[in-house]
Amino acid sequence: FSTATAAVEEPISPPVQINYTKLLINGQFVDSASGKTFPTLDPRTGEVIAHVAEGDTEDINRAVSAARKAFDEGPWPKMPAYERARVLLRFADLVEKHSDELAALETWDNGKTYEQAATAELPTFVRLFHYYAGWADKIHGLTAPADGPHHVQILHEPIGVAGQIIPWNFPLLMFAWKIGPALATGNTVVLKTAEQTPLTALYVAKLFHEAGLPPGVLNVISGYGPTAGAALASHMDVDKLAFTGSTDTGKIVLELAAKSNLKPVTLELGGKSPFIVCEDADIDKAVEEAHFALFFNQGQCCCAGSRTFVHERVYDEFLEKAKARALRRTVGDPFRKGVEQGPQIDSEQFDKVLRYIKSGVDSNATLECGGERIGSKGFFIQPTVFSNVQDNMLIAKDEIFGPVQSILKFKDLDEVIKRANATRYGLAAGVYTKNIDTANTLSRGLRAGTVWINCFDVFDAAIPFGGYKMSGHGREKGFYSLQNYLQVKAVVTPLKNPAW
Ligand code: TXE
Repeated sequence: FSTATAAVEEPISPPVQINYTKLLINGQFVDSASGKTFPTLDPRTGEVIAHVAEGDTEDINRAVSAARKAFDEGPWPKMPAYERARVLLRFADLVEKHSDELAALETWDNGKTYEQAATAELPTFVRLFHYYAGWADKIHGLTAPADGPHHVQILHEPIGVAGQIIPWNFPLLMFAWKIGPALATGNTVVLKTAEQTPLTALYVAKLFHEAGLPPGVLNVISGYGPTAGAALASHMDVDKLAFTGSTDTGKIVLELAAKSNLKPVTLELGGKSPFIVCEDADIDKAVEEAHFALFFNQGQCCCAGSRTFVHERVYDEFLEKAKARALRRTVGDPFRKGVEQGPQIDSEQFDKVLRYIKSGVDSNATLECGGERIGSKGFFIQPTVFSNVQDNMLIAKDEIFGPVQSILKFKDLDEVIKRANATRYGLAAGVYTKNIDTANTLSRGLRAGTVWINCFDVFDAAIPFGGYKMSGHGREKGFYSLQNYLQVKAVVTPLKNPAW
């Protein structure tokens, strides 16, 4: 293996065909109202994979009408919850059956390794639908003890038509996080995929209909953010919006929601998560985990451990090993076995990452390794490590979203808690220590939605995920996500015999 040549090898032909490129509205694949299409590109080469129907306002309107009709007229919200659960389970089985093709399509459209897609993301996707199918018939109401002679029932009802906007870094998993809880609770959905990765959502939406999903319950629109995305966020007949993406776009959709019909919004946004290596940590394990925390998925993770804080007593040893690990990272065609890192998603993200690397060099952080593109085709970047990173440098403040590890030195726990929290974000944090008191002090002190202790990126369907501060509003996954899709209705009836 050589990083200099890996990316210029002839790309492996993906073992999958592209069958679905139209919009999915009311159970049918249709062209966009304008007839326009847009290209989706192979990040390995920058070449066109397929032309996909480009949804815009009129298509969003059609999709919202279909979702509204499916909600108001049923059967979906009104059918026995167990029947809904069975559709989700049949769907999960179909996805499992088609896992190989779906993993290949995900790799082709996104650039993530086939191994990761096949062994981590597809099984996690299936598990998420099993998990939410399990919830479908367990949405209980409550009763409340009123002061007066009244019987009070509290019903949990589906909220209605959900608009969902997802990003490109985990196209299938973001689909699952959004669609699972929304459909389990009886809502109908219009989902807008990211323009970089429209293909797998169309494929699985087709499988959903094979599994018996009634038309109009799930509508999938491919298209751009400022057109299709904005139309969905500002639609007067959408009852709830869920968004995952950048903090800047999160602000835009929140404003669009407020200015239209005040639909409630959940936001899962950017991060600058600390990964704290204490002096008593098992250094070899911490090096490996910190490497994974940052480089996983080409560094394109909202919760990436992008500020590696290392205690001064173990700093030199950690740095030497972290650099050696980054130099060993295999970059190349993501379809090739053993490759750990594929290309970045597109030229925009590729340029952004290279700009941040330049900014790191310009601000006198020490470039330990990497820093260059690989090859002349596609969007491959060398695994890059900076040491001597200071808190005020841009590479320590902004979300880079690429394979760039920044290593910072700290002296004591109070100091590292303050510095780790001195960010506008609060999505996640990692802690490496063998001392339970240190682990407890850090996990209580860190202002982040998830704290992983002696592990990182553990994503179980039951574990809630979301951010403090400008990393977002609300939680996805687990029991918490159901509440995003439920209305609470109090029903009050006089009691004839208050003693009862
Ligand atoms: O994000 P956008 P981009 C971060 C990461 C990355 C940066 C920019 O730092 O480098 O964001 O990526 C839709 N109205 N994350 O430009 O724009 C868009 O079509 C409605 C973190 O790709 O936020 C896509 O479907 N929708 C993140 C989705 O928003 C709009 C994952 C995300 O795109 C819109 C991705 C508009 N005006 C990037 N403009 C995470 N939290 O995981 C765009 N969109």
